[in-house]
Amino acid sequence: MRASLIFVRDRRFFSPPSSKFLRRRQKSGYPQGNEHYVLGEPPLGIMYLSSVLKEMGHDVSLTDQCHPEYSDDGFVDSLTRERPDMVGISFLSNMCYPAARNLSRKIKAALPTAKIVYGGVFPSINARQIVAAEESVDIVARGEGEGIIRDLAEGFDRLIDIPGITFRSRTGEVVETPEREGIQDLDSIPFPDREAIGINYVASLPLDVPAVIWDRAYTSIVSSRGCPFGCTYCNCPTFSGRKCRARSAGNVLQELEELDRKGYGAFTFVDDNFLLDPERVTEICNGMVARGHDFRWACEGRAEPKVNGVFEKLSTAGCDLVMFGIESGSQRVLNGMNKKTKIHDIEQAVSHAKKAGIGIIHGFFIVGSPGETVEEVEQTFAFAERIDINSFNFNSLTAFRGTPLWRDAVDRGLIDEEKDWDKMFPVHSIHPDSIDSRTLFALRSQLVRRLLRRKVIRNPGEAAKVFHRFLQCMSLKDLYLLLTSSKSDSSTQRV
Ligand code: B12
Repeated sequence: MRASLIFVRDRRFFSPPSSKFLRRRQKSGYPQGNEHYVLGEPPLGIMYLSSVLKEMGHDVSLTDQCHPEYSDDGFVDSLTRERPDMVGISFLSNMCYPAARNLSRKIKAALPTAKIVYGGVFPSINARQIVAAEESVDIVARGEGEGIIRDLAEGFDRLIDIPGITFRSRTGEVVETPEREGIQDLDSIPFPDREAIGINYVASLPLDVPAVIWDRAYTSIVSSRGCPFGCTYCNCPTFSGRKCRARSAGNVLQELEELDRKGYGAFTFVDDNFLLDPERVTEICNGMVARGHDFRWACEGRAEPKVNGVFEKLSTAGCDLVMFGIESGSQRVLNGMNKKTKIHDIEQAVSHAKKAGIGIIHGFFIVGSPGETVEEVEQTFAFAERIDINSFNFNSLTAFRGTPLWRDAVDRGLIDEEKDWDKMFPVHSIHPDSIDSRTLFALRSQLVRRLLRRKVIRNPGEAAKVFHRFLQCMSLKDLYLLLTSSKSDSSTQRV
């Protein structure tokens, strides 16, 4: 079989590197010869699928819409030459659905016989609606795709026998096959096919003005799938189940050895909750030190007591950025999100990470919960000021289909699911009990600027260290822009 796999992106989540970065590039550790640099996260999903298909002996081409020379028409032209049997279109969220739909319509028009298969978080959760509404889509893969793509590669004539897909029957009915069991032995999955995509990904923090954190050859790794917690706004449990499946530390270390051999110098663990099992994390860190790896890396996790003892290990093994899902400084609001974390525990975890010497500690916050008061928003900013984080995001609580928050809004008649299944709704725009949009935006940008000022005054040395770091690859103008801009529906600042 010949397959073409493409990752559809939202332009807000990648950007070209600065000229300052490109000037530095000669000196930094990037492999020579490939001149395409993008500040963005590599599409691990299609990279995994490509490895599975190549292992079966199939031909695969990989495309990422963030490639500097990418265009839909150019891509469709290449398909008319390549004539693939299957085109796999991968994307994460609602934001990319319109672009994916436009693309699949163009492909279907140019190659009516090629099977168009959607996959990823948003398609998985909305498979029935997509197949019912979108003629250009033949099949939607629900959940993890390694097993599904293996079955699809055997042929499209017995789709009914392939668990975990939704497709349109010959007579036009929407057919959903039974749920597919998650792969129990994640060590059995071949490592992602990272090089075929022809892009040098550059590690940057998701800020209003992207700031490069490492000018080293960069990639991402997923070492576990799923999260046992049930935060009301999160689709991870919906997508990958409440049971966390993890790769063995040995298997992760093998992949790190491969990355080292290939010249990668930095990576992010994009697990939903990398810190979930501190023993496994410790084993991975000890293994990295024992192998003399010199990576700079990042991970995300929950701020809870059981992780406090792991930060020394992380720091010794080169972890330079820890991103905590903190969300709020009000215990009442945290309970309302079913976050199952305590304000005191969060403070403890952040200070342990700081004392362990982790370079950047990033806090994700969410404002605009139903019933949240202006005083509680201020409490959240006061908390962010008090704890030792040196970068932060303040996103608006948003209802995504599949989450408890969405279901609650539908039950209250705030969302018409039939009509708006493909949309996402900032809660401040639909919920009578939340602070109205205008007040929330004004409050947030005023508090973000104050937080920034106070963080700099409270710890000028720390601020100077972080700014100096950014100025390696960022112009002074961009740094000024970063420190003064605050977008309407999310605000990301850094000190
Ligand atoms: C890393 C990440 C990001 C990165 C981007 C990653 C990238 N490569 O560009 C960044 C930080 C930029 C990001 C941004 C956002 N994200 Co995000 N992100 C994630 C995260 C943590 C991991 C994704 C990942 O790499 N998974 C690992 C790979 C291996 O899995 P995969 O891509 O899903 O692919 C597998 C399957 O889906 C399937 N598959 C995928 N494609 C295909 C195609 C075919 C043909 C087949 C057969 C199978 C298949 O097989 C693959 C292998 O098993 C997920 C959490 C999660 N558990 O999914 C949230 C998540 C996807 N993000 C989410 C959200 C909300 C966002 C934002 C909107 C947040 C915001 N407000 O800014 C933005 C939107 C970005 C966008 N472009 O759409 C939500 C999605 C919500 C939804 N739509 O329902 C998630 C689930 C997190 C959550 N808490 O709910 N994100």
